[in-house]
Amino acid sequence: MAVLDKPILVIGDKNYSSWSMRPWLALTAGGIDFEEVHVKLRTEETKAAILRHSPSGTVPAMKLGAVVIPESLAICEWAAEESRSGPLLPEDPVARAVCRAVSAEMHSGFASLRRECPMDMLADHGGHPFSDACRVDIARIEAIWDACRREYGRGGPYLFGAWTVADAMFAPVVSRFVTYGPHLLPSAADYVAAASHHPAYQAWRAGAEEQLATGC
Ligand SMILES: N[C@@H](CCC(=O)N[C@@H](CS)C(=O)NCC(=O)O)C(=O)O
Repeated sequence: MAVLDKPILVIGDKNYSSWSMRPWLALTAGGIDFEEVHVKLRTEETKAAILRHSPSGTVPAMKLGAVVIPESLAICEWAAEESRSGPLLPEDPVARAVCRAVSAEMHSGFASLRRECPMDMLADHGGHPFSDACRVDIARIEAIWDACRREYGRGGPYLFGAWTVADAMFAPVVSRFVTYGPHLLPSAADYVAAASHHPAYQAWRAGAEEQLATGC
């Protein structure tokens, strides 16, 4: 189906909404022209405001004319297909499958890290105590990043060399690691430094600062 309307991405607060961050980065890195609608999270009006846009009751949701795509990973995949600035998935089929696998693992996993260290991009929660379950999640993430970098990362500083959907999916973890400061393996620390300086990441962070300054 041809999409004629400019996509509208409905997102939550940039400081907190880890799910919203992922497709926003993918659309931005893909050079796709989109409109942004911000729904303030954690208010009495939040659920009703989200439901006006998204039948799932969650953000992010991307509106393509009358069609609503209310899932972060699906929007990232769409961004990869529509990208104007090069592929957001590896070209090699095996690397592409691994990229999708680690993206899906991020989408469905790491519950302890998510619960104990919610994204709070502009804050500094250094010295935070990590539970054993959270440490297991962090170790698994370090192992994924290390394996991707070693096997596929030769062409650039990101998980598959060039920046891909997997980097979008792990970006909120990068933010958490900056905020909560767990001790990381050198390869993971290098990746955090590179990923947190990607222009799309920096643009999202600037948006979080602006929302904080303006209160909306
Ligand atoms: N599986 C969804 C999860 C989205 C999600 O849980 N979003 C949160 C905000 S980050 C939400 O909308 N919560 C509902 C609320 O705050 O009322 C996705 O991948 O997009």
